[in-house]
Amino acid sequence: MSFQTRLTRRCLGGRDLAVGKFRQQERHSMTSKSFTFSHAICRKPSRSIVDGLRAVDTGAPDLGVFESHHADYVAALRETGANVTVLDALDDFPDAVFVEDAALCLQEGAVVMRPGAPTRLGEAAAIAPYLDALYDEVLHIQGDGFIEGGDILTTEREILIGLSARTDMAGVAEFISLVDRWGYTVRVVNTPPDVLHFKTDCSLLDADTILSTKRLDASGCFAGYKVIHTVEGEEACANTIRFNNLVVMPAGFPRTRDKLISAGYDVREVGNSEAAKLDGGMSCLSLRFSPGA
Ligand code: CIR
Repeated sequence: MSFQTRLTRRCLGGRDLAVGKFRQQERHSMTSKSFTFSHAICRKPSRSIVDGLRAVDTGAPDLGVFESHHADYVAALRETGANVTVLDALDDFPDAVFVEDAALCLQEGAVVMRPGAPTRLGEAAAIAPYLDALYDEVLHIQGDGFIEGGDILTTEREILIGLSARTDMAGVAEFISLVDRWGYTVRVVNTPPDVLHFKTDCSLLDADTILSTKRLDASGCFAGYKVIHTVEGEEACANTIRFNNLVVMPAGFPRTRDKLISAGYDVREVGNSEAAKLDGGMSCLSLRFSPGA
């Protein structure tokens, strides 16, 4: 594998967004590490879930229903053969069930994030010991910047990070400086206005294919990938996950589901009504990884 390190400016959607140190890797590898996982970590929803953050208040989530959906989600991940750890609920952090935002797990090591939502900052310290137990190398975002896992899409060829209300350039710059040692290409893009996280609007389906809303794809950030669009009116199902053989997606989006089935994916629907009240989807509910693989 040939590497070339250079300082560059990435041009996205016609605009220059960021300067960083990028390492160019060979493209189109035959691996599947971005969607094949031996492990996942989830966290049970807590009683305090009713106080979870939300852009628009459509009513408090029902804990019992949330727990039932969460159990279905964990069962789907386990069905693929993965080792799934379910951590205890954290009453002090109403959004802690959305465990993805507190860390990014790669094969080589994990990065503990610095969430941009003040009520979520403590979730990072809470997840770190579990990662320490699994990885030799656990790095931490420690500067003044912010970055949340929901803004990071890891594909087979690169790591895409969407700047958002939760993720700023200082957080991204520190993240780039940390993962540089593992040889990742990082590309900085924009999250559409009024969209919580970059991955609210997209998911990885396989090494070359992304599920995306039309509004996000219109930015041009997926040039070079095959893109399947969510069906008009079903944008809320863009946040799915490819986890081993399954595409796990929120229930209630039949036209996009059928599109994915027609494209050959093994789709599993999981109820998401309560997480959706807090702007959560499928990716938020787990950290997915294969430590040291
Ligand atoms: C929040 O606003 O932080 C939570 N209510 C939802 C987080 C969803 N996480 C994600 O999309 N990765």
